[in-house]
Amino acid sequence: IEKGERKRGARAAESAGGGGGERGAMPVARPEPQEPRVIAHLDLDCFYVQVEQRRNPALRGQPTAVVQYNDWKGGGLIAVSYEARKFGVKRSMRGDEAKNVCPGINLVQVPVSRDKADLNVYRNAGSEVVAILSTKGKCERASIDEVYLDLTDAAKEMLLESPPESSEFTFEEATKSNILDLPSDVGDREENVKAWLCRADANYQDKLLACGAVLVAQLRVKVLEETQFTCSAGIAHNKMLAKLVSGMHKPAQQTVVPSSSVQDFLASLPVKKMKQLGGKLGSSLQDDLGVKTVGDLLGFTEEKLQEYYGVNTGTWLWKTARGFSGEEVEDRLLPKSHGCGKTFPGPKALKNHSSVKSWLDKLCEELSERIQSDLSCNKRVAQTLTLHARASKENECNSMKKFPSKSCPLRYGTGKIQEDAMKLFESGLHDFWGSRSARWSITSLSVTASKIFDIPSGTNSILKYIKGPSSNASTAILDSSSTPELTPFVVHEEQCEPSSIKEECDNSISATQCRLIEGKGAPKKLSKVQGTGSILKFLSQSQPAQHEKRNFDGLICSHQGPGEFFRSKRG
Ligand code: DCP
Ligand code: CA
Ligand code: CA
Repeated sequence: IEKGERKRGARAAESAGGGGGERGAMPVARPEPQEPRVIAHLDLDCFYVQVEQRRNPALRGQPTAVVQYNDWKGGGLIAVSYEARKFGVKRSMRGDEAKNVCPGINLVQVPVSRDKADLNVYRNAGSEVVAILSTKGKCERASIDEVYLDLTDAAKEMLLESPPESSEFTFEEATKSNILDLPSDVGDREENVKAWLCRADANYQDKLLACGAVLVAQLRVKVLEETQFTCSAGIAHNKMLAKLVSGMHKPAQQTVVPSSSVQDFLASLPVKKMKQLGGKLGSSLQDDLGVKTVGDLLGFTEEKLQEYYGVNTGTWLWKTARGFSGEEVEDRLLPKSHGCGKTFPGPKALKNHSSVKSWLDKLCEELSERIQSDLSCNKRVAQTLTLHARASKENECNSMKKFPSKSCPLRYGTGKIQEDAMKLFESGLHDFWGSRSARWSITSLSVTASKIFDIPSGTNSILKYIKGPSSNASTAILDSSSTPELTPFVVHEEQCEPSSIKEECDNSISATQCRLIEGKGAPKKLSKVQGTGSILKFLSQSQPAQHEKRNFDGLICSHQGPGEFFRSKRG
């Protein structure tokens, strides 16, 4: 048996981890801090829709969706308001389908520049929120509309100075929290929540968590007052749990995970709902070990899991099953990388060098603008240029071969980036097709600038940082899975995950963003709702409030990691 299991284990690990540097490496456990932490994950509700509703207040409270491109069946929906969701409108629909199920829907076009979606307005709106949230604790911008906060210090301070149990008045929005331990459908719910928040006999962890819930409620009201955006949040002792529950009750609600509820919560959570288990590792758990829920993992010893998936991932799985996660909130308000991409579905696929060149030129132009802006605003330099593409192999539909991602040292200057990107493409095409002169077709292209570092302060010439090596792509092409030879100025090596194709630009910064992040100028407030104790109150004044309890399907579709963010979007 032992021998047989080893074999099976090896196969499981291989099929789960294989794929050569494809998205997401196998997860690894981080050492856990001794002291309890308070971590929040915040995610804006139907984000692009809210941005459009702020630009055009007539859309508030109306069924609304943001669509990308309009030339085929009314364009693809990329964000859907909660009013429209009640009619069954979904992100996977085209505009025409949405109109069928919800004739009154307002469809707003995503802004376009250089023949592709221009997401700057959304990025800047996300930065407004980051600027507010980062005032309370270590803040990590996780995607265009998501943030992690480490509120441990703020919660400890509150516990010492003004714990919920000692104050006469408990912040109203906090009493609307969903606490996993408490039943959510009883009449005196808010009284129960209040009692939970103020429990004098709670243990230290739960007391900190209660303070965290109050702090997050305050922050959410502040975000609403200053930006007009609602968001949902999860509050727990680690990032993993906070993220898992932040979308459980949407919109405009928060969910708290006391330690005592972790086991029951994970017992029924399907493995595939965990970010790191969405792919091959999760499939292997299901198919090879018969593990359906995270709780099912409790049936395996740490050694057994290590035997199957290696020491690191085995330990990670063992800890995950118990709700342990040592992963820290990174101190990062700015994006880890800048990516620009576009998809060319179906008949739009690119079939010759000149069309690839023309699109790569546009993508590189935008990328260059964004890294220049990052340089001047934030004194940050990107070191690596990566090209990702997807190819469809005509007549070889079932071929698993992927267009290889290619990287080289990044040289500043639009012309240089364009030149290098084209060389990276040709190198990838050569590896993909060999010397065969068969016809090829490209269904998506993206360029990414990564390995971004801060120029040390006091540096008087930034030129030496941005010239980079004299070599260009033709002499320095690397597969993105290998570590590029970088400029000699590596200050800190960020773990760059060359995310798979991002179909539009994700993280970026702009001048507005710089001001916001540096606190040099607050965004123009369109209307301020002073002293709102409760978000629901605000919502009910301005629009009919919908409070939807989401099932786990909703949870997973609203919680993709940054790397997967734009995956399903159509160009
Ligand atoms: N987005 C996109 N294409 C996707 C997914 C998302 O363009 N396939 C954009 C539009 C979304 C924004 O990113 O508004 C944030 O994505 P979320 O997954 O967080 O979804 P929403 O914020 O729209 O809705 P929810 O309230 O469920 O979080
Ligand atoms: Ca969101
Ligand atoms: Ca999100």
